[in-house]
Amino acid sequence: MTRPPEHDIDESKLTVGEPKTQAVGVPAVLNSLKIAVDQMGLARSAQTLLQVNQKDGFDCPGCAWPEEDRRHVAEFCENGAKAVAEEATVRRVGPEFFAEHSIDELRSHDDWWLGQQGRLTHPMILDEGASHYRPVSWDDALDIIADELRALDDPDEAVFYTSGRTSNEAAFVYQLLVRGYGTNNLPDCSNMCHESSGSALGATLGIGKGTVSITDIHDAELLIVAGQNPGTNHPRMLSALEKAKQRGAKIIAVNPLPEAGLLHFNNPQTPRGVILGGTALADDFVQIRLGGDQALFQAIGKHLIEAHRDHGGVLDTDFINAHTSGFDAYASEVEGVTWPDLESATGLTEERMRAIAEQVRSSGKTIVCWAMGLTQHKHSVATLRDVVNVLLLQGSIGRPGAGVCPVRGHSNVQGDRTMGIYEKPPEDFLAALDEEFAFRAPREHGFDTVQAIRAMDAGHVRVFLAVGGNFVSATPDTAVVERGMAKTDLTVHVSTKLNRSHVVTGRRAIILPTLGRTDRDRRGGGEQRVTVEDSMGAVHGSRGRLAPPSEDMLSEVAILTRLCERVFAGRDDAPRADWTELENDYRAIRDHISRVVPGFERYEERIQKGRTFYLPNAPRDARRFTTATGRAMFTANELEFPRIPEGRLLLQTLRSHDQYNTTIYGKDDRYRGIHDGRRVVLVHPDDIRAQECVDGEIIDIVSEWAGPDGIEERRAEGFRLVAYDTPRRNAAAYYPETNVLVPLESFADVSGTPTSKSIVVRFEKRV
Ligand SMILES: Nc1nc2c(c(=O)[nH]1)N[C@H]1C(S)=C(S)[C@@H](COP(=O)(O)OP(=O)(O)OC[C@H]3O[C@@H](n4cnc5c(=O)[nH]c(N)nc54)[C@H](O)[C@@H]3O)O[C@H]1N2
Ligand SMILES: Nc1nc2c(c(=O)[nH]1)N[C@H]1C(S)=C(S)[C@@H](COP(=O)(O)OP(=O)(O)OC[C@H]3O[C@@H](n4cnc5c(=O)[nH]c(N)nc54)[C@H](O)[C@@H]3O)O[C@H]1N2
Ligand SMILES: [Mo]
Repeated sequence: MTRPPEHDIDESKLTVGEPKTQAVGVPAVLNSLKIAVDQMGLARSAQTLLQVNQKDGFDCPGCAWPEEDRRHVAEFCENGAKAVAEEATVRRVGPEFFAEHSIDELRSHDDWWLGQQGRLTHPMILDEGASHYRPVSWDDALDIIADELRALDDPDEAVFYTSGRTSNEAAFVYQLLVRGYGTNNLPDCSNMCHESSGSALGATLGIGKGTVSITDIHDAELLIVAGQNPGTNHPRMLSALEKAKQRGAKIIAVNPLPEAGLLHFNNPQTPRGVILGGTALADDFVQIRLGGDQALFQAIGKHLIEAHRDHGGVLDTDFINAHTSGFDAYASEVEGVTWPDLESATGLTEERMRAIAEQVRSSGKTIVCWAMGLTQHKHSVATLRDVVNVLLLQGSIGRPGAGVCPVRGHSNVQGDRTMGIYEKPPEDFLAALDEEFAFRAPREHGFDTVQAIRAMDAGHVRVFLAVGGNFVSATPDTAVVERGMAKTDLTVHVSTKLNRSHVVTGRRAIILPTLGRTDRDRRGGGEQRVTVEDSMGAVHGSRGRLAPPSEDMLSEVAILTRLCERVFAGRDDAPRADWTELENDYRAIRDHISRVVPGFERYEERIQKGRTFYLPNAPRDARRFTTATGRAMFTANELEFPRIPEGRLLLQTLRSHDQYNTTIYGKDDRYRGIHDGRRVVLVHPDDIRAQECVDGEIIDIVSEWAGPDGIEERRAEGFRLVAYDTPRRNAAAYYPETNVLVPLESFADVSGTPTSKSIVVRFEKRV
């Protein structure tokens, strides 16, 4: 075991090597074990890692990719192991730590240093004007929060953020607390993540989720993986792709960067991977320009429609006639787009796009998988509607081995939304909630993440409470967010680990430490389990076994039920429930959920003995589409793509191999050849020359946003230029260091997701 770091990342140590062309394999396993042993020691590492994703073990806090039905003895991956090690670390951040480090000092540290200090163990409060956090009792902390909330003139002056690790049980109690209190201000990490997917799929297919299961992935004939880096962010997905491949599937990777995991995979769980050097995954790597995906899918649709007109037999006309609406408008839209426009959007030739479309044509079962590369652009919702259009042409929805697969990020982000963490809740959900808890939930929509930041900056938010996450570092326009946070009266964080949101605070601040997935959760009624929903709508239990970091810790559920008790005390218009019973026995929460949320009937029984159940999915189960027309909807979307002003580049902000969002595990991005530092910007060598710079030079990145009063500039200082295989005028750098560059006003149409993958920038020499 090693001690936490004393200093921040020293960027002068950064080295650049050759990017890797293959992912995982034995080096990855060794790397994850090293990090695990550093944080947990050998015995605890073995004990903990063997329980990940096992029946009746705990759900990996890493990502939302589902478990295979037959689990490996160690169903974990390198980055899952790192996520577990971060949480199960034996390092501690207690009262002595806060006595030693002033808030000013803590604020000067980077996210890596903060996160590496260890698990939070005691409730802490920062009094107004104080230089240090001090310990506070649970009762006092919860009383202060409730008093502050009850004193507000208007419940809409409070904002309640959620990150996607929160269990179903905690999320359900949380949304009840917030709605019982009187607002729908429930922004969540999803607003910055897959909101564009939900918006596009909900309107066209009638469900804001994917339509495939893990067996569909295995059975597909063609898998298009677009805007996603599974080798780093969903490593267990590589095993599923490998299996599909062994059964004859073709894989097309669509990405501006040649990501290692997409090109080649060394499965450490099979002898073949270890000895024979693994599987070449992608049959075709399509190096597309940032934001060019809508054009690519329009090109595919255009080609398929033309081919059908000329030769027949390409489109599934039975499906189109029986189950869809809007085909004609879509067909005339894509017939009207020109190849030169499609070429300049994608950077691919007409011939190349037609060849890709031919691969789609010859597949009877196609799945499109995607993540942030498709969701974080201005025209992301239109892009994803065009993905749906292509699948509908061939009837590839609701057929085994075919469908849409938005690959979710946080391990329970999908479940949180199912439980009602949503600023725009549907009426039927609210009506069921009213009925169950004998109150009336507010109907007016609340703030999403961007709207919440605006309201904070305008001084309209008095209390900010977060269950998980790191709002300050994860959101766009860091300077504006920090300014907004400082205008609130009270900021409260229910967290496992220290992060920047604890040190950029309101007038007063409270930190409430909580249990994570790996921790044993013993409440009055005995040992508790929670439940989560994976990216494919499968729900299962999760139970931690490790002794919690300190005696005096509460679960998220216990914190939230105790807040309900206090916030609702003496109010006869508040939700009615036995809060103590809910705290002591989570089965009582699941019992409520089973009556409020469709698909959760006989909830308890269906998760017994480590069982998993699938939530109903009308398109997948029955080709039923609960849209405005009662059919799956083709949509006609005008072609959009980013126009990069003269002399400028478009920057995408992405994850390195050694981070989990704002949690920085380490300083390497092994697959991309970056070591011992993070402040790099990957750029095409010709663009480095065009900017009159040299490879390896340290520059500032300046973003330019055309605001109402002209060009607004934002600056991120001291980044090293790295010549890299990326399309011309497309650059890449890590989040969250570059969030300062993302303008708050730059978000996706319809979904409101910040455009973290398309920021207009230029480089400036350091003086
Ligand atoms: N280890 C680890 N696992 C994680 C996370 C983590 O931080 N670390 N985060 C979790 C979360 S919350 C999420 S949402 C997911 C994120 O998973 P990803 O979406 O894989 O994460 P990013 O690093 O943002 O990678 C975006 C990918 O899209 C590509 N891309 C960018 N722009 C475009 C574009 O315009 N078109 C196309 N076709 N491709 C583009 C980038 O080159 C990159 O390969 O991972 C989850 N899992
Ligand atoms: N520029 C740019 N910005 C982005 C993105 C991008 O690609 N580029 N991606 C966006 C995406 S996809 C997402 S999902 C968001 C992520 O935004 P968030 O979800 O807000 O951020 P995380 O870094 O995942 O949150 C980490 C913190 O969660 C807390 N935590 C961890 N586990 C638990 C737990 O079990 N319970 C509780 N209560 N707390 C816990 C710890 O204190 C930890 O410090 O960032 C978004 N921001
Ligand atoms: Mo995410």
